[in-house]
Amino acid sequence: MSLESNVGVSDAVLLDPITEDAFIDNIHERFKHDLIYTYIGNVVVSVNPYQKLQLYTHDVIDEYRSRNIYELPPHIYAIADDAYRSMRDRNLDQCIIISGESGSGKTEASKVIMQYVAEVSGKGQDIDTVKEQLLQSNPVLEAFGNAKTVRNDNSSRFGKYMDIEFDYKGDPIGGVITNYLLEKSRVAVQSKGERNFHIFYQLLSGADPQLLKSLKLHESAQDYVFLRNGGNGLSSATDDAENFRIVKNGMEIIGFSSEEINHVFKLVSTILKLGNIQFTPRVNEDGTDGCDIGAENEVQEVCELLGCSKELLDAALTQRTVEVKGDKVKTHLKNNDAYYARDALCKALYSRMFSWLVQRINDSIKVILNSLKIDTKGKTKVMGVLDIYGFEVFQNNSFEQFIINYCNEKLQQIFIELTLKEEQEEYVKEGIEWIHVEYFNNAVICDLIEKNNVGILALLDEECLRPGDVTDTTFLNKLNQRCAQHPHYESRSCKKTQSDKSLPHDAFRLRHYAGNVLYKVEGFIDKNNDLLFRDLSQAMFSCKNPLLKTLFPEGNPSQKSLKRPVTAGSQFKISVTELMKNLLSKNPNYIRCIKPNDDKKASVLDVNLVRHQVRYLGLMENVRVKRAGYAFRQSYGIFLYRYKMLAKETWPSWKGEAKEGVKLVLESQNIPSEEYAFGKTKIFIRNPKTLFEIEERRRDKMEDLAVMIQKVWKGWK
Ligand code: AD9
Ligand code: MG
Repeated sequence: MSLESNVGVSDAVLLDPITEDAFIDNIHERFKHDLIYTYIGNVVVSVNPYQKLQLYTHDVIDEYRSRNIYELPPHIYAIADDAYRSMRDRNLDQCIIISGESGSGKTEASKVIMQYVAEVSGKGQDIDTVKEQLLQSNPVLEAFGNAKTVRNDNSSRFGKYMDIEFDYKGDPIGGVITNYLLEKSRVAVQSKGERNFHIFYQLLSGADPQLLKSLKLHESAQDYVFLRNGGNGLSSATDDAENFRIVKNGMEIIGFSSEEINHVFKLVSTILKLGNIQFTPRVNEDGTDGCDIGAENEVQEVCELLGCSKELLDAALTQRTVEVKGDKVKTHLKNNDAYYARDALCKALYSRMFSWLVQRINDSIKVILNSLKIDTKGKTKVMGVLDIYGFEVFQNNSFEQFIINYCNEKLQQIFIELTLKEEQEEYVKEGIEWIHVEYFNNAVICDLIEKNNVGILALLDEECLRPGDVTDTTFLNKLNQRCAQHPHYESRSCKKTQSDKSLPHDAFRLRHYAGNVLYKVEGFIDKNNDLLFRDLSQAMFSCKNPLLKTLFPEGNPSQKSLKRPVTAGSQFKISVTELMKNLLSKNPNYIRCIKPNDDKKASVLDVNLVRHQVRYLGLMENVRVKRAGYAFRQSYGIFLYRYKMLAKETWPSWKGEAKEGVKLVLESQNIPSEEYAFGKTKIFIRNPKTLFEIEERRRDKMEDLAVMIQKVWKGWK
């Protein structure tokens, strides 16, 4: 990589004038020269190049290693290095928050960070084992949790937060992955041009004939209904067969036994087979509607794969047991209900298997750690990397997009809290003169979605729990009654948008920070309820395949009390709240990803598309706050302790007020007075380069001191 970076400005804070056009021109100009990274202070703005650039080689890693953040052109490595060193040397837990819309490059960025940390941290057989496990979790989780969408060929359909743990020396000693709501509806249905999760295709094209035979599978994806319904989605640029080998190898390295791997593939095969089952309507002897199972051979093969009684599975797929006054009564499922139940089973199988995989990876890292000679007892430090599904707007948006976009609202809120609001508040608190910068605070949208008792999620739960005739339409009616006044809620029954013909009657529209999204209510109630008939969970629990007992504990017949599970929406809200708490407890580092065009094309930047993202990501506000403000601040005591050797008055010790000492240090270095300001408890330094210079001078001074001490020492000897 050329380190030459004199195209435009590498830090947008230095732009003159600071206008949106100048900002976008700068990004564009740099993009044309393959300079995809630009800073806003210590925030990295990254534009997806949609081509392999020589940016991530060992040589480039070596360049960035232990260098000061502004010494080299902007790069994710610089942020990763800075975060890593602050964690190791200053004992500050770090998190790296990567945000941007679908296809903007978040997942790639998260891998770049992991690669960097793995390369620069300590080496050794045991440590390398841990690193390898952490790195191998990527292809495995991507195979099971990513899919081709119209926005991105490798779209993350789950949220991922990974804490990498380090010992006091900065060597990685473990990691914990947390996954967030997988878009499981994709298992049964994909939109036009999209695919199911990668693993299905990888298994079919990568497994050898013997494995396929043992899984009772055919090679052709066309043979499976669950892989066909995305239309032309079968074709993909990805090399499924090669990736299958990578994934299988990854699972082995992580420590999955061959039996476990086999069980997982059996479940993947089961889902494909269940998807091929057909039901035909029939009238039962008692005159009620029921159905028969077609494709008996698929059911038979599923039973062989899972070790399940065919009678039991047949019954679970076509009947339902209900309790009437303490008696168990079997009722027949109508044709459509049977399809519904089958899909629910497939989705449950897949999403539970996915969570199990994450858990299994976490456990495996722990097991390996225990067997190694790594001391994990001392104080550990943590670097968290967050890579979550990006903001999404499709032609049809449902519960999944609602959840994904809610999560992105929360991330935006954290960004605002930490970079804009907190920054401005600190200046006021420290008594530093400050011109307020206006920005849009999206807390109002977060409230609309999540506020207890009155938010959309609460209203959805209320409707799901209400006895009586509950449908998606009654849910929409409730929203229309309760949210109509909200400035970010719109629907055909709201007065303000009554005449808007682009609003269908079965949908509501939210004015998100990143744009308007129309949500069709169809499926909201079901997806939030997320219920599986007990007959099916019992059938799964009864299987010989041991994995199923773990995945369907509620199917254990000895389990008496059946508490209603928490709804999918509430569950998500709880985990997002925890995630936010976790992120707020760490020192944040940001990567803001931008998608240059909608066609996944290299070297094309659509200025309007980029402008939209720059606006909703609040990047201009970010630049203005940084420009008006001070890049660095530190309490007087700590600052003086580090730099006191620079002034003769403060070295070797200073008895006066720390603030006075800091003043003397800065004056001794002839730093222009507009470059710094004195707060009540902290010194503020405007330009990072100034701090860098002071740091250089400190380093020189330390070297001089070391030479002097050596001389004295020699004299004594
Ligand atoms: V989603 O919200 O999960 O749908 P992401 O994660 O933001 O989305 P991703 O990282 O998957 O996007 O990037 C999309 C594609 O862009 C990748 O598969 C690559 O083909 C391409 N990409 C992204 N970043 C880079 C990069 N730094 N270098 C080269 C890249 N290609
Ligand atoms: Mg992604």
